Amino acid sequence: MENHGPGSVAFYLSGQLLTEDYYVANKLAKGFIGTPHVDTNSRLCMSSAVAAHKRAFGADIVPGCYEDLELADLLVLAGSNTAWNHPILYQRMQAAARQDRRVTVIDPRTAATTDLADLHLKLRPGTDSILFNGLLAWLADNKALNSQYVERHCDGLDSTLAAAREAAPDVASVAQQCDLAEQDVATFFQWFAATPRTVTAFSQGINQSVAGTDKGNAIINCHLATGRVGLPGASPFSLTGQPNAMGGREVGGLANTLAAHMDYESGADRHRVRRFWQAPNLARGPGLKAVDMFEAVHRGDIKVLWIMATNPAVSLPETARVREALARCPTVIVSDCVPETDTTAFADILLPAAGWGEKDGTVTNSERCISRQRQFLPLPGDVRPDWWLVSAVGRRLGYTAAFDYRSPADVFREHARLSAFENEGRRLFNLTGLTDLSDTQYQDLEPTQWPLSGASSRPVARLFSDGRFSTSNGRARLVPIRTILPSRQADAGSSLVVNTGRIRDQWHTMTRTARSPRLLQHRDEPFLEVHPEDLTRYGLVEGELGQLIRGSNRFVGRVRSSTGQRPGEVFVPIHWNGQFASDAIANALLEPVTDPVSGQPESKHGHASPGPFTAHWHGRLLTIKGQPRHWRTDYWSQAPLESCVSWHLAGGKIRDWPAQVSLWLGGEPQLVMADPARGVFRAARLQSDRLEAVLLVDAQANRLPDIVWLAGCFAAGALDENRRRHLLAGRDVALDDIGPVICSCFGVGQRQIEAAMKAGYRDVASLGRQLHCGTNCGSCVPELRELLESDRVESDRVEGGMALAPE
Ligand SMILES: Nc1nc2c(c(=O)[nH]1)N[C@H]1C(S)=C(S)[C@@H](COP(=O)(O)OP(=O)(O)OC[C@H]3O[C@@H](n4cnc5c(=O)[nH]c(N)nc54)[C@H](O)[C@@H]3O)O[C@H]1N2
Ligand SMILES: Nc1nc2c(c(=O)[nH]1)N[C@H]1C(S)=C(S)[C@@H](COP(=O)(O)OP(=O)(O)OC[C@H]3O[C@@H](n4cnc5c(=O)[nH]c(N)nc54)[C@H](O)[C@@H]3O)O[C@H]1N2
Ligand SMILES: [Mo]
Repeated sequence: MENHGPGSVAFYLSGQLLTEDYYVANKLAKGFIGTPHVDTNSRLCMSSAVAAHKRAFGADIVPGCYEDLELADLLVLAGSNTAWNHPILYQRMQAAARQDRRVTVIDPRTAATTDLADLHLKLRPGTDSILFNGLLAWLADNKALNSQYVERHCDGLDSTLAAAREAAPDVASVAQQCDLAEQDVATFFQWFAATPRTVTAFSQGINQSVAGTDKGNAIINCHLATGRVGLPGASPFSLTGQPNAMGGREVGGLANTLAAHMDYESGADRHRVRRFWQAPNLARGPGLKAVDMFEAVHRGDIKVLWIMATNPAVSLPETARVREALARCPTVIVSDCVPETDTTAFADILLPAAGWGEKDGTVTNSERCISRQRQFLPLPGDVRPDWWLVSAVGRRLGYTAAFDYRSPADVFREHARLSAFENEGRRLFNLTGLTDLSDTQYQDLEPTQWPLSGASSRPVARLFSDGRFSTSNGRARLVPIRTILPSRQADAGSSLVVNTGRIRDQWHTMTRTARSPRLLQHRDEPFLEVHPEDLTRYGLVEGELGQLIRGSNRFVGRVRSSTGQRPGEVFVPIHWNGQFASDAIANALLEPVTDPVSGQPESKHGHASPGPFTAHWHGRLLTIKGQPRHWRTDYWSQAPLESCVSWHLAGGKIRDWPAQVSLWLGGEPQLVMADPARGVFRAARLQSDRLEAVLLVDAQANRLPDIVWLAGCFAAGALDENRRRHLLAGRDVALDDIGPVICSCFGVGQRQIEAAMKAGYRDVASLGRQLHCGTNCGSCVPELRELLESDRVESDRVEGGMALAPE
């Protein structure tokens, strides 16, 4: 700081910090060190929604509450795979199904959530603003706007409508631009017009785009123009992602905000925050947003970077450049609860942070509800909560009084007081009612919705219901939307559009969820999902390995074929990192293109050239824990199981197989079987009758057996004669194999489900009663339905076939 100024220090925070952690970090950086360069992974997540809210409402407010998802007669899910990513909300949506409730899903691919859809608009990626512009124009043409509401409460209708008409004049134009059937577009428009209780819930398919803010405003425009904001069952609804994405927005964790919903742009706000914190060094204006921040690190402008609770080496676009930036940065500080991540590998100073169950504080959800997170595990070793680590550094820097917190309750009270400070109703984010909580009251705090503008005020479920907004004139703003399409289109025939997203049982960069064998049962290997037409076009084979190439970047994964994909597009999961697979980081395929308003990366739209991954041999290796992690094979991915670690391997010619095998197995194998003509090789190593390692190699990947039975041999202890005999076959045909696990909660496999279906359990509820599958978290229910459906199609086919048989 002395040599290079406060701007040479940057903080990169996370929506997975608790509000108290976040508040203290933001205060130290912006108020005391005096650097504006504080940004957060929420930049990659919610910043387009934040910017859209501010443009429309004058403040970052989600007007509705969760109950609205149930009350809505038309539920529009835009770019949101709620079945997998918000499973609790999804179950509420499901339970609220009724005769007259309709659901429209807007997503370029068929995801688990489509299960709930009465209408699926499988649009060309990135064209959402055209669809909503078209809707606005159509509503106006069909006299379906709420003119009275617009007149009283909104500005900007004329210019917005003109822009909408220019971009998407009629149904035919929308259908053509979005690559949808005219009938489907018309149906959606008619439903929207006819349904006062409409909620449009949106998440990353909208936000993570070069036009993310515009997409958000295009949605909000339609809600404002019909007067459907902040009313029961009628609102635009941005679904947040991380547990405390909202808390981060409240403390001002984003580089362009200050604290407690105050902004740099206002001199009065800056003055107020400075006085409240008694800040010696308040940052003067907005700092660098995530992508630009890492660019500044790369340039050498930032000399100290403190990363907390996020894994940018995996989650930011163009990961190779991010890693280069981290390698160049003189001082990288990383606070994490997991020692080995792709980002901690670059740490000069690694701080052991408390993880979820070890820490105490608060989080806020999408409907502005603050809940306590209570510590239920002791702090191991030198581990400390993030707020403590930051405060300790603050005190050592000499800011003793400002960081003299004894507990998260101390921090929370101060945060609440700042929200109340000289507020006088100007800022909706107001926790006046919580400023004087005693330690015990804080400890026992029940989930509480803000605003709480007085000590005894009642929580408010919905905001802006009276049509008064947080803008300077109290009126909402409709925003004219020009069409901005994704930055790069795929080249027909040689590259695919890369869509990235989440899978059911993994969390982000899987630093924690990949440690749970149960969670890896659902998908144990990185994959790429394409339409069957593209299999043929690019020489890919389902179940074999495929690769995606962009320049010197590569993604290798198992090929899955799905008619749910649009031809020309590929879906890859965001989860795998360098610890768990050789080349499976989705962000390696993405360029750092950002939304000009929000700075959010276009994470849903890369491009890459597909092709088969050619290997001489494919292998499965199972070893007891504690084996070295990295195998120098062209392809590897690992998945920890209950009593061993399982590896998928593939590679080119190996000169000295015996040496290689001994290395992998941790010594010479006792059991060996080789059939060189077919490229088959199998070996096992035992230690006093217990299995230590097994290797199965085959020239063809699809000839390798499933490893469920083999994994059981590691758990079995000393192997009996029968197991020994079947070891190199990798399975015991006499035993039941449950197949791929569908329900992770109860460990129910596909074959068990199929057997139950044959025995007459023909719906989700009865399967649940019989096998328990789908009865806990419920996120496998769409897959259960899919199995039931394919069984139905199959039996129709068989019956049809029988009728033809005599010919
Ligand atoms: N299991 C699990 N749950 C999670 C998470 C997790 O890692 N794992 N992460 C949490 C976090 S932080 C977040 S932000 C949320 C994210 O929750 P979601 O937003 O539901 O997550 P994604 O799977 O990233 O993307 C949603 C959908 O957007 C679609 N999409 C892609 N491009 C477009 C487009 O141009 N238009 C439209 N309309 N749709 C498009 C994708 O096909 C995908 O199905 O999930 C949260 N919940
Ligand atoms: N291509 C593509 N990229 C994306 C997305 C996408 O859909 N596609 N989604 C984006 C979105 S929405 C998000 S939210 C980001 C998520 O991206 P990241 O934030 O990078 O992902 P996580 O794996 O959740 O990283 C959290 C890290 O914090 C650690 N951690 C957990 N709890 C604590 C704690 O209490 N304290 C500390 N100090 N550390 C902790 C974890 O071990 C982990 O290393 O990814 C973004 N990147
Ligand atoms: Mo997120």
